[in-house]
Amino acid sequence: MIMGLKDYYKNYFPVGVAVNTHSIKGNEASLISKEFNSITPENAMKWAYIEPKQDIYNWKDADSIVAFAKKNHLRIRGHNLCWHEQNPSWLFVDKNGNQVSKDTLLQRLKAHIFRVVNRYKDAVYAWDVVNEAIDDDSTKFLRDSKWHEICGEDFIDSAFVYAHEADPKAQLFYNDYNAERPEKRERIYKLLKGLRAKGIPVTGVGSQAHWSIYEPKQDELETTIKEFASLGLKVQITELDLSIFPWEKSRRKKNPNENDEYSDQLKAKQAAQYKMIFDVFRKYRQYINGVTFWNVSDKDSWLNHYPVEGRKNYPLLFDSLLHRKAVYWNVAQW
Ligand code: 9MR
Repeated sequence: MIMGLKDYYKNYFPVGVAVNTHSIKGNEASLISKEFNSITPENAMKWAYIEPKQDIYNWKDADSIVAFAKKNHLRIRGHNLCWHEQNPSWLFVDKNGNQVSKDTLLQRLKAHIFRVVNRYKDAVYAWDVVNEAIDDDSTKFLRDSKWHEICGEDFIDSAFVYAHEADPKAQLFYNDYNAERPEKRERIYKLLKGLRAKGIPVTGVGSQAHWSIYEPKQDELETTIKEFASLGLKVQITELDLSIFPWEKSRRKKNPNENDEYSDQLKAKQAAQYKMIFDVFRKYRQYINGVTFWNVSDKDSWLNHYPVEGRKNYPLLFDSLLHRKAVYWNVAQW
């Protein structure tokens, strides 16, 4: 038998990957079933995809991903139920275009969560219930979103309560990025501590892990895992990739002389970073119950388009021809 990542990590945690409707066909599909035992739909379960117009549903893509997972005996992480992005334009307004009340918005949230969670109840074992609610600005707490503006902090509690009512067996995650940066970690910790104190049914915290060869440092990663675990929460790494560039948030044009060559020096840095993070994941396996990569190969990484359109990136373990890269072995062998 040819071993895949899921086999190397059999005694540690499931290893997953984000997929879309084309990655579940052809060569990528066989790579996925060989290497991984869990998937996350990259976009297909987001609100704007599921209900683009009010009461008009589009289940096709999500259903086909769920069918693929069932056929190949893969776990499914549902992604996601409440976010400030990829929402349909009708969501926050009434028929006259006026902003809806808090009651109406929470009713819409409840109906949406019940509908989606119920449909995939026998297939999805864990949901990213609330995604990215903490602000990027370290002097602020919650992000300034429509959810926050209309509902105050209550939308977070409500989303978890609705999801738990819809499927009491599902694991429910709060999911965010840059969770290892001390100032963001402390704010995520504060949010989660508050949820636990109120008895809100949250099972765990997802660290998205859109990292780079520059961050996080080992002590930042270890501190984060230990802090979240100290709240009695599971920790998942939900959207892992290791960019060869420093983290940037705003979209911009590629500079004419910007170099996106995957040099030996960058490969060595990336190899060391991949080795370090998986050493840490194995060390803390009692707390970590899943590690998911964001996209299958360097060919299709979202980082080839974001934040710099057309700047090639090499963040994953498989190259553009779907072959295992040398760095694969820094993860699979220890
Ligand atoms: O990878 C997703 C990309 O295809 C979408 O265009 C984008 C829309 O904002 O969302 C990407 O996935 C995001 C995920 O849902 C939440 N965390 C950040 C991910 C990368 O942006």
